[in-house]
Amino acid sequence: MTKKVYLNHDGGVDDLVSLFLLLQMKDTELIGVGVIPADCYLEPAVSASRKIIDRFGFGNQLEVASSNSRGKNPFPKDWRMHAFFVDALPILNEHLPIKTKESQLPAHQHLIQTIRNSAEKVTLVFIGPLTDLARALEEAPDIEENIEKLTWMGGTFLETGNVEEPEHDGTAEWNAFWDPDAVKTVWDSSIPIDLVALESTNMVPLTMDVRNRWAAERTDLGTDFLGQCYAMVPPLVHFQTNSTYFLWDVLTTATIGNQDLVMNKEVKSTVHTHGPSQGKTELSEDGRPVQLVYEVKRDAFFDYITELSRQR
Ligand code: AGV
Ligand code: CA
Repeated sequence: MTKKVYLNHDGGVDDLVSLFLLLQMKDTELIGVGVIPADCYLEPAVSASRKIIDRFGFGNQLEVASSNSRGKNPFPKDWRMHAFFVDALPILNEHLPIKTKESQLPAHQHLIQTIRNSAEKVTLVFIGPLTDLARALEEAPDIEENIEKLTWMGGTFLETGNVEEPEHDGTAEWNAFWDPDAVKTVWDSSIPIDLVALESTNMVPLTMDVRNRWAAERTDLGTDFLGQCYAMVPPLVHFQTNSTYFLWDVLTTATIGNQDLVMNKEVKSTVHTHGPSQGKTELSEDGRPVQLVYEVKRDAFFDYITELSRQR
């Protein structure tokens, strides 16, 4: 059976690659996209999304909605610039003007409308902060019953997260840190959650061997697109820095098409909404249950996304 999927992303390189890959999955139908200006600037991220759907969406008529949500802790500007680079790729600008439509609704209301209008339960894929989902749940609690589950890239239970900012202790993951209150709101719902946290994404850094493989296979247009996108961000070479790129969101998206790439276990957790640990997800016996992805078959994962990228 075909899964109905709604994607909410925040315009990073791995967000836009995730959109591309979702459009290539056989048993998955993408029914809407929301873009939130967290780890991106809004205009190029929306524009790049619409162009990716035009170029790689097999005629899918879905709409892209812009979010008007604002976070508590802004992302570094350098990272937010990436959407401009993807949007400018010649491969996405061959056949202008853009055909894929932009929704007139803000992303959280587009999410509400799309869920309400769906005859089947919708799978939510969030690969940025949870703000739009939190706002949708507050405005329209009825949507909960038409949500199959939420798969979210965010959080970590490791000692060290990936936030290196003044006034923070480094224990949080960025998507949770951008809007910790939204995490709390979603945690308070009863939506089943698959959590692709840093435990598993740390196992899939961008490395030179992966880049070189995509380069060697670049005669395929889809694989070339992967290679072009990942040429914009720093790989792991000698040691990890704060800027080192991982395939965070792409791993998250890949679990939608192929559950067997990862292993899950149930954990219970709470989230810190204030102070130096804000955004930190923490194990707690009386916390809310989530399915934590804690392991990934690395080689199978890279094979899967590379094969998926190949154009039919
Ligand atoms: O924390 C991971 C999230 C993912 O959704 N994002 C990037 C992915 O899209 C924030 C982020 C953490 N470290 C980064 C990030 C880095 N070095 N560059 C860009 N974004
Ligand atoms: Ca992201």
